Amino acid sequence: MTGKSALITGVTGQDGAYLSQLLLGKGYRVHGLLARRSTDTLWRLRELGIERDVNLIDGDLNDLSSLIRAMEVSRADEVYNLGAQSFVGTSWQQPIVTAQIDGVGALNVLEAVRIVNAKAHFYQASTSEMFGLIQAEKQSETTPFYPRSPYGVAKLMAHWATVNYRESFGMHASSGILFNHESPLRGIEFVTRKVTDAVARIKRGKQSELRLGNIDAKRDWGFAGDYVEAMWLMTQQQVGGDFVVATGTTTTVRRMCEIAFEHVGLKVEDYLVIDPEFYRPAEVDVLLGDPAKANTVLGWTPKTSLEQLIGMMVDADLRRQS
Ligand code: NAP
Ligand code: F7E
Repeated sequence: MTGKSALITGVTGQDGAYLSQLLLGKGYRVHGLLARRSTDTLWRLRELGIERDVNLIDGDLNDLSSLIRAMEVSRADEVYNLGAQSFVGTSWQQPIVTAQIDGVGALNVLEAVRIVNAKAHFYQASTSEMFGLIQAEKQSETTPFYPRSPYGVAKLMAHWATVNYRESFGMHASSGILFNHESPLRGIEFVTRKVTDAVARIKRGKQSELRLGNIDAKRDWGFAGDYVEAMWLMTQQQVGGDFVVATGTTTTVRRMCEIAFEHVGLKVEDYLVIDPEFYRPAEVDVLLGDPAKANTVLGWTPKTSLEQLIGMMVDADLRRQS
């Protein structure tokens, strides 16, 4: 047991919940930044049975004073900046708020760490969206970036701010360039969960069709529970660094849908409707990560296949719809 203290922004999100569970299991005191909302955002922590084990500290990524206070209250040895407006589609409707939360917000966390405890180890939730219009067939830490959404642009700022604080101030700052990762705790707006929720509703007779946009897009999908392990491994290294975290396999949205429908003995073509409403102004056609550095330096490998992942998600949604 470590006896260490961790501060997680975005603690109410998918990754925040799994990372909290992982760190609690390792004996950390886990503090989570809680942005004030009018609705209940603690359902994921509740589903994992850890709602009472995480110390929630009020704060917002756009309020530097609240981040400084969170650093002081938590006395964090490790800081994981997972908070974000993370839905790519929304980033065209709200580009400025996305830039403020995902770009400037990350800079605010870096500043709070630098001011209160520059020795704390920092993790930034970077993303394969930064590769966008891909410049190499398999994307690694050395592949040039070409973001295709306001979300990707904002995240690129945060990525370079992380690199810059490492180089400017000698901070232990890591950027985890994570490819798509999903789970039963995934937000309903993302395509995997939209599909598994629809499959469960269709199976239960509560829905008759599934409307999607570009089903030819390809993604490198993994399980969030596996990916938070890589985040932790980064903060345990001698020095901070940049790491691609991916499975090394890419699959079309169409095939992912087939897997989900087949899991309950249905055929996707009987229910799927293509709806231009879900197309994006600029698409990331294909993502395929090269996790070789994470494999060799961190000793990290993904443990969950796409079939296992989608099966787990469909089963969870069937239980929710029963
Ligand atoms: P998520 O489920 O959308 O969670 C985002 C979290 O950020 C939520 O806890 C949300 O709080 C919080 N948040 C939003 N605005 C905030 C603000 N102004 N101040 C403080 N907190 C704020 O995202 P996720 O899937 O867990 O992803 C975690 C991180 O990894 C994100 O930064 C995402 O961009 C990045 N990422 C995700 C993937 C992926 O495939 N999942 C891949 C690469 C990178 P509320 O619950 O109150 O809204
Ligand atoms: O879309 C296509 C869509 O919204 C995946 C975030 O976690 O991963 C995520 O971003 C693909 C895209 O994820 C629908 O056009 C088709 O090509 O599940 P998504 P994303 O945009 O890849 C990255 C790594 C992040 O960092 C982000 O935070 O699926 N697609 N039809 C659709 N997508 C959605 N959401 N809904 C549809 O109806």
